[in-house]
Amino acid sequence: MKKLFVFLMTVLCLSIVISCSNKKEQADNLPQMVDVALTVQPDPGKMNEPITFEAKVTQGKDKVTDAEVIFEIWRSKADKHEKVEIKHTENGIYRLEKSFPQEGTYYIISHVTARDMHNMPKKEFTIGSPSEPEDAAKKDPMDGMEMNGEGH
Ligand SMILES: [Cu+2]
Repeated sequence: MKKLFVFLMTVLCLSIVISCSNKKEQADNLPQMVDVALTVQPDPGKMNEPITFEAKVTQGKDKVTDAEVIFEIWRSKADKHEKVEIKHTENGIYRLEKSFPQEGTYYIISHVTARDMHNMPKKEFTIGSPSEPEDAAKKDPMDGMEMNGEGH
């Protein structure tokens, strides 16, 4: 009886060791996440003056220069969302300059597809004085990803 127990323990320990090393190997082989750093400058901006939007796309230490980037921009509560395809500017940066004829609270989502991954950070920004923001409940980025599938 005791022998059987020792035998089972040995098998158990071995299988734990094997499954752990498998997991580690998988983690090493997984491609690194595509990272998107989205900036809006200046924020707040002024009416009819250019605002610079930049998405910096990286994967680990790599600058990603072949990403498909779409900026989705809209004024809070607006039905119409403007979508602009952005060409690579330099060093993994995708840049757009744009001015706005109306004050208020705005949003931008940068939809980035690269290396079989999709990342879409969202940012709020203001032109002049803010208007009523959209529901905070809708802020979850996973929501936008699965639910409305816009632009894909
Ligand atoms: Cu997206």
